[in-house]
Amino acid sequence: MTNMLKKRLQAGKACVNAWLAIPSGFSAEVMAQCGWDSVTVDMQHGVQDYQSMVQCFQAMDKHPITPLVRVPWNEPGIVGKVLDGGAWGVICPMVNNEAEARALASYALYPPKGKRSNGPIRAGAYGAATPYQATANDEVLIIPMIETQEAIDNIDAILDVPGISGIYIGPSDLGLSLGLAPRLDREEPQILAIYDKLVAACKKRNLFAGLHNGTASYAAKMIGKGFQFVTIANDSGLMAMAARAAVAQTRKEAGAVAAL
Ligand code: 3PY
Ligand code: MG
Repeated sequence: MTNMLKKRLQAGKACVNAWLAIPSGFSAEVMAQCGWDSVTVDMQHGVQDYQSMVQCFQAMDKHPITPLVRVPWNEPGIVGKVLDGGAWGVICPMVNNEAEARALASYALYPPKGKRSNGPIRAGAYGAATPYQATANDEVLIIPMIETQEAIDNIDAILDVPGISGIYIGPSDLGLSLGLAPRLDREEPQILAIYDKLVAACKKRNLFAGLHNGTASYAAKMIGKGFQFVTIANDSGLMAMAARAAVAQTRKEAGAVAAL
């Protein structure tokens, strides 16, 4: 099995990632047809549990999309279990120092590199020519979230941990950590300078930097700044945005003929 997202990232390409908060195989199937490089099931803040994660993955299986999970926290049980369920990468919140990055890598890698327990119940597809366990350590993406001042201060030590594939910035928690409002698509010079520093630290090591964005145009701008992995909003946010725009347009255009 080859992790297509990892291949594209290693080739220096920019990848566009979807974010699934809705616990539904059908909405995952719809999203999977939209041209994303990868799709992340959000088990931290999304309305997702393990069962809905599996349903989302099953719905996406026939599409050329890499399945990822954001786990709720840096804990061995859930990291191993989402990989067993078929995730090809783990995005982990609030990784703030070298020890936490080492712990994350150890949960996601089989011995001798780590201490992941054997049992890829869904990930180890029946009849595959190469056993899943033989290639998993080379294919799985391990992505700590950088979203606090502490993590920024420790970025070099975090990135130097063997097994770390890249980083994913959470702009709203980063804002909270710096005494600012929690939001995406930030324009504060202080934050943009942090982004530049993090992108440069990744590039120096041939690792990728990822960012959660609220809009397509901000995501495109951030690709221009060197981010290689950009998420745009999430499924429920995109649905609400399109629905609101449709209602507003209808009211506006019909306004001349009827009081809606
Ligand atoms: C944040 O903005 O804090 C996030 O975690 C986005 O995914
Ligand atoms: Mg966050």
